[in-house]
Amino acid sequence: MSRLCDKGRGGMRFDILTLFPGMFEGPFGDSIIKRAREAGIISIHIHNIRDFATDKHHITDDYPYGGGGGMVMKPEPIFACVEHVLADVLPEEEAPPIILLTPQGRLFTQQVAMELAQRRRLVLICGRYEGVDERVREHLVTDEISIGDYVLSGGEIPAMVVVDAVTRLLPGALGYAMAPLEDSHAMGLLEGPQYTRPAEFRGWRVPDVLLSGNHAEVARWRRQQSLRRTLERRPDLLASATLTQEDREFLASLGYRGPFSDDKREE
Ligand code: 9D3
Repeated sequence: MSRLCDKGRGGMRFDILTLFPGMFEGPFGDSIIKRAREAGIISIHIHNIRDFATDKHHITDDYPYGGGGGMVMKPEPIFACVEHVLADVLPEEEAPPIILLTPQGRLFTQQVAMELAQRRRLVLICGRYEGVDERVREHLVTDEISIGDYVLSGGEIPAMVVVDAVTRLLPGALGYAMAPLEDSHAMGLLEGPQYTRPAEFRGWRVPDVLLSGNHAEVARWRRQQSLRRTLERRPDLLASATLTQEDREFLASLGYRGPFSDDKREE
């Protein structure tokens, strides 16, 4: 028997508050997230903020005080929806973070994903329109997250990004395929090139070292490709990566002179 509920199973619970619940049907019904839900590793609960508006037309937005364009999300339905979601949090349980997805939030990185993966529950509020009434920020929300410096239409896709990145960090979510620690962003370097069969395609050969069967040589080559690619595309990552003396010598041969993560700061 499979249970889709996390009650009593120790899985992580996501509560997502949105004005567009339909947006979540596709992405969470597939692949890793679907398997994680079926395995009881996570549960996802979607709440329509509109259901918590008490007026006749279930209005969730209004004009901004002081004038100006656009609309602002009203506070009452958001507070009511969060209070509904938190109704079953026991007094001895830790209070779940109430996270607002907003362009003004702190940048979502692998480190933030790892931090959130430590929690039992996450409450994610998806902003829409020009934003939410400031009292939601001041008196309800405990954390604000942005997924990057580009303009989206709302917090729904960012919430999906957070659920995906956090879920794949949870024990068992990836099956046996790969430990999350092997992910290049967790390691602080980009991955090098990868190949599969055939060994020759349209005259383009797979590098000989990969066919050699010499595991030490393969590991060394991969590490160097990873360093080379990181230097070419994301040199900013090298400054905080954990590098061996051999890594540094290889980077030096490519012209990299630092900075390194263990550089002593100027006094
Ligand atoms: C036209 C209004 N914008 C002025 C630049 C402000 C604005 C408000 C709301 C821009 C986008 C949005 C909707 N986006 C989000 O709610 C959002 C978001 C994003 O747009 N980019 C990256 N991360 C996030 S998290 C939520």
